[in-house]
Amino acid sequence: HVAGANMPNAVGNHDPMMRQTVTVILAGGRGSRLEPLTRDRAKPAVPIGGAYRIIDFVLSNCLNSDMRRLLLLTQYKAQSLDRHINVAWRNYFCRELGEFIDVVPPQQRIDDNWYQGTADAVYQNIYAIEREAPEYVVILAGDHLYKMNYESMVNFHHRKGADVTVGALRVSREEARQFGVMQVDTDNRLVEFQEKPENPRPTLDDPDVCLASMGIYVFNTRFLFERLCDDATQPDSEHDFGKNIIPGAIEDSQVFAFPFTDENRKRDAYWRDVGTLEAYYEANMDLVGVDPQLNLYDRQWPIRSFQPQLPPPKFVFGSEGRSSRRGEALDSIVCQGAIISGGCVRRSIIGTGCRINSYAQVEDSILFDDVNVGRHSRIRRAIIDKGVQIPPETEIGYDLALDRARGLTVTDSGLVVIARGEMIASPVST
Ligand code: ADQ
Ligand code: ADP
Repeated sequence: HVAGANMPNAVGNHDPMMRQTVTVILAGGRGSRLEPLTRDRAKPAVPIGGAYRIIDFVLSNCLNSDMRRLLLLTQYKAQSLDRHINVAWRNYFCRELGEFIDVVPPQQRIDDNWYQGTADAVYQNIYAIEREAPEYVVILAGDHLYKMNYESMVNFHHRKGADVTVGALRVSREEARQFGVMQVDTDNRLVEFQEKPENPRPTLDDPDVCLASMGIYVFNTRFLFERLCDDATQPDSEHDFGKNIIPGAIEDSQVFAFPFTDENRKRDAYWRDVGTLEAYYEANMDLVGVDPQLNLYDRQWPIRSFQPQLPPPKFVFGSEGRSSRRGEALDSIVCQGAIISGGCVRRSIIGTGCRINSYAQVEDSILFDDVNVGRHSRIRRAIIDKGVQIPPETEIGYDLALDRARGLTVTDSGLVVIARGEMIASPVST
């Protein structure tokens, strides 16, 4: 039985701490509040910052933390994610050296049940973990944006002699309702854990602040296996880390909270679960800003992804030559293969292979790959998915009633989202 398995460390006890880990990344989130961007793809595969997918941040953290045995558990609409892992990430891992990134769809499960909760998803893959015989299992979520050196957390876990360590972050009491909320003693030992409480209990030192779980965990492997096997036999359990495993562990085991702080200590650590279209939009706009909280240009902490071999972005006068409008972009991110030809871009993200044609104006918007904006069109506060064609003289984001009538998604704050494959009728009769 796995729980009782003898577990020498496969890669040798003299290896550095991070080599003794197997990492499980939960990438099964449906991301229904990000519809229509998640209509055809899982949330971790949603593009962000022009050249990246959401999952790239967690995978970059893993690589930068020297974690090289990764299991990625998928569930819904995993094809886009799977392709992205293949083109962007596969090459960083050398099987010969015992390194891997394995994408595990639910068909690989050990019984016929569809994954129930997060704990069940890990339980279903217990043999794949056991085969590696790691000292520690690190469990992460594939849809969070942050930079974190997990080595600090694993070291903390080891130093404290913990059975399980939960990543923790200070949030406002208002926000805390959507998280697991913890109470700790002076040694950071958990004394209480409530999953998404109606009335979150604040920290002792600040009545407006709560200690929230980031939904990331370091487990001693043996302890994890025992708890998962036990949980699997409980008919009343929802088989979820936040609802069942962590609260249960507090009763009789060593559970600690690892406080996540910015390594440079210059400001509060940046961490986002981009759950809604608004939060997603703000996270992108933060990247466009002059001094983003999440810096993509930090050579000490590279964020990797797949960049297609395309020519560099190009900015040219419109088709009437020097007498026409200049093609320009300011306060913006412009990706490979894009051509800004006589159009004007402000505070926006322009994805790979986009075309912004003469007299067009794009402001405060996010364009995914291969979007074409026709001449004289104006776009404001919009998110436009891959390959959408905006005909000439079209306005998006100016008359929200019209945008709704076109069948586009318009959020409460007035963001307009154009999904992949959506057609915008041309206002110009030809
Ligand atoms: P939630 O984010 O609400 O709370 P959940 O919906 O269970 O937790 O998702 C956790 C992660 O697992 C997400 O990345 C999701 O995509 C993924 N996931 C969910 N079910 C999965 C499955 N069956 N297979 C694969 N992946 C799956 C959790 C904790 C809280 C904590 C927040 C922080 O329960 O305590 O505060 O995360 O975001
Ligand atoms: P999405 O709609 O989310 O972009 P795709 O499956 O089209 O979904 O793309 C997912 C990933 O696969 C991206 O990293 C993309 O660059 C890559 N990709 C897309 N098409 C191909 C292809 N024909 N061959 C190789 N990689 C591709």
